[in-house]
Amino acid sequence: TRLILATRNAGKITELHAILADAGLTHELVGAGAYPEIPDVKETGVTFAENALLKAHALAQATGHPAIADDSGLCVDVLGGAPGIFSARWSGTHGNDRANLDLLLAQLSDIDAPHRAAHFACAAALALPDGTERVVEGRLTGTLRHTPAGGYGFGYDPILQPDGETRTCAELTPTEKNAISHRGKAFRALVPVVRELVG
Ligand code: ITT
Ligand code: NA
Repeated sequence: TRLILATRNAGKITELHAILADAGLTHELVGAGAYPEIPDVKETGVTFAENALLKAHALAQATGHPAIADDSGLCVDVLGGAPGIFSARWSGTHGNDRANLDLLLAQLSDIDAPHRAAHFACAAALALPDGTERVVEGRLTGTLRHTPAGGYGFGYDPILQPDGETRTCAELTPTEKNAISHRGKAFRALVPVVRELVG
């Protein structure tokens, strides 16, 4: 069965292919980029789960295939959970990872180590063309570095150091990151749901 990955974020697509293959999913995975005629859905939800469901439903409806979507972001304790659902557009330009990261570091420049707790959050949604939906969530907690380190991954990976790690997410290999990440946890939890509802 064809399964649509309702995302245009290249970093997510790479991770999802690895996570879902490792979990034994044998479906044909097709990114939203294969359907350029389908417009991007407005992320009008106020939670990761709402936005993930919006994206999954839009692609399932438009393609007639089951769709899975990810909505994710970085939640900083001292900022009351921001950037949160605004992580991809924190600097004003959607998807400018470097500008988003630089702005966040500037905003936190006076905050010392004990107060730099943060977590990545991911909501993983499955929607079927008939409107059936499921959503599950995963988290990765850690602390924020003052300077970026590492070349793997995407987004805020160079500044989040997971609890119990000495490296940032961008210094973990993709396999190491997927084993502990918010996205890894959420999509591994979604796989049995896909098996149940899609086959
Ligand atoms: P789609 O809506 O097409 O999926 P997007 O990039 O707009 O792509 P989101 O709205 O979910 O997706 O925003 C996710 C942002 O959160 C992303 O741009 C990163 O800045 C950040 N983020 C999410 N997961 C991350 C991870 O594993 N590592 C680093 N940053 C991450
Ligand atoms: Na979002």
